[in-house]
Amino acid sequence: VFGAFYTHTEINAYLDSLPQRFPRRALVKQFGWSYERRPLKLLTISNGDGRSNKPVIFIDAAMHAREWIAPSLALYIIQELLEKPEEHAELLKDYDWIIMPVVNADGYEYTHTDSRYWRKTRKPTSDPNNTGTDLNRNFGYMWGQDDGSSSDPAEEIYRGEHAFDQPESQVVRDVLLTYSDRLTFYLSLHSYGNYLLLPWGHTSELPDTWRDLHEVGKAGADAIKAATGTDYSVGCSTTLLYEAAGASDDYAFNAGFPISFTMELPAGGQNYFDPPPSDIDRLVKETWIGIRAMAQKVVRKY
Ligand code: 0X9
Ligand code: ZN
Repeated sequence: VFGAFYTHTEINAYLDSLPQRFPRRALVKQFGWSYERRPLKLLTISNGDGRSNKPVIFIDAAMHAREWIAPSLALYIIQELLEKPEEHAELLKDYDWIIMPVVNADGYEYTHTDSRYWRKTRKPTSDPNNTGTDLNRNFGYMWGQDDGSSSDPAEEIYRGEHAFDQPESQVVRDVLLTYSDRLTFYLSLHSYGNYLLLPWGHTSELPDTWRDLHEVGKAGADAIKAATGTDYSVGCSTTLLYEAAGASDDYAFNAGFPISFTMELPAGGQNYFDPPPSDIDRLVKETWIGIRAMAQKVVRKY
């Protein structure tokens, strides 16, 4: 199954098939539509004990269209949690998981049909020659406050006319707001670079709780290192990578998730964003080991 990359249509069909196979444990919800009217769906996963209002772990992927390994990993996490409830009992006992495999549905389809390395959305901009906004610069916390985003629609890091002027970032925002009293762990899956990035991304100033964040990230990096030898760096986005405001991790952290990370998966292939399909299985398994370790830290502490 994890020997190929799937289209948005295929991924939605897979999500829609799950409630029947896992009644009481899997629920598909649609929070809105992409600009080109693709349904934006997510899956909630529980252990089926009927307890509602558990705290929430929210994972999204493919905010950037070309980062194909990220939605593959989201699907793998879904499969693990649903198909191995005994093994992952601790992760589901007091927590519900929400997984949104494809945020940027239009861009993602476009990378399958037209342009493999497209990053942004597909909504037209004020500039007739340039389509698309970087969703990870479009969130409404410190939007447009720095050098890491652009007001020029020609740029890959174009932030949009206004914060949340993209239906896809609105959907992520609405998911966060819907569960606002239950937020614990937000994780946005990207590629590439082997990073576990903690807030803030808009400034090099660290939040007061950076030690707690770092502890969770370190648990993930250590688990991966021990399992396969792959190195991940853990630290502040701005320090390890670059400054960039308007990203979802900062928005989620500010909205109340005590633990918020962007994870950059390994590069693959000639152009970094395309690991050969034969590597998908190994990569998603390796990365899940890290995410499971992070989630274990979270459920034991929060
Ligand atoms: O630039 C991004 O949006 C992310 N890297 S990527 O190569 N996948 O595009 C990193 C975002 C890190 N978070 C913040 N800067 N807030
Ligand atoms: Zn990205």
